[in-house]
Amino acid sequence: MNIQKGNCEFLLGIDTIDQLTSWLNEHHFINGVAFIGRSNVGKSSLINSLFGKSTARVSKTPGRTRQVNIFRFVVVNREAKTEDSFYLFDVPGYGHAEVSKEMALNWQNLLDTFFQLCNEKILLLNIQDARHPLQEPDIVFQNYIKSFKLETYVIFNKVDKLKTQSERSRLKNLMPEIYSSFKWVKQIHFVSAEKGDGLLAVEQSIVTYVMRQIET
Ligand SMILES: Nc1nc2c(ncn2[C@@H]2O[C@H](COP(=O)(O)OP(=O)(O)OP(=O)(O)O)[C@@H](O)[C@H]2O)c(=O)[nH]1
Ligand SMILES: [Mg+2]
Repeated sequence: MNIQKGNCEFLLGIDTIDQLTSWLNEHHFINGVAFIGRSNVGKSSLINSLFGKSTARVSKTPGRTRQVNIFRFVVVNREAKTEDSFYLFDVPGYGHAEVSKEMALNWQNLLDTFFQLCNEKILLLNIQDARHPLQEPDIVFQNYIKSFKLETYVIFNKVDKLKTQSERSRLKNLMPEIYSSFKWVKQIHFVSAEKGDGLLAVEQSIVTYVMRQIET
């Protein structure tokens, strides 16, 4: 089973609490995956690499994804000849220092609404920068999502930027600490959205998760 590349359809971008509340209330069985992480860690790049080129917008200016962007993607099972569709959410980055208080508050409210109203069928992918793991905002975010009881995986992106063996092993050595401090984290992946490393494993994890939800 695979994600059908290039068949990921943009549905809408939401930037108000009211709109997000009504969308989530209108859609009762939201089965899908949400990407969230600090600004500039490569969420949009990762989405594009997994779901097909130019699904999400990539930018050099941090904080460009200001809305909850909602997409629909398709998982194909070639043997059973079935196709199922699921939701993909590109959620605005957290821990952004350069925005006004008002904007930061709006983001926080959007996140609160999103996590309170999306049901437990959403897989949460917390994207972090492999060069700067477990930054303060990442830790704050991990503790924040604890109460929402979502299946959570941590994805370290930009591993291509780790040039030495010691940098790579320092990152890998954090795994036990992550699993013990954040018990809701069930998987940890090391990827490069740019070079493709580790993406197959992430794709299979997403597929396994969403397919399991329709079976239960
Ligand atoms: N070297 C390297 N650069 C990457 C990788 N993934 C993303 N980038 C770069 O990182 C920058 C930010 O990427 P985005 O995908 O826009 O990041 P984002 O997390 O969506 O950012 P916001 O929408 O602002 O929160 C871009 O310049 C990308 O080209 C990667 O795996 N390796
Ligand atoms: Mg983005």
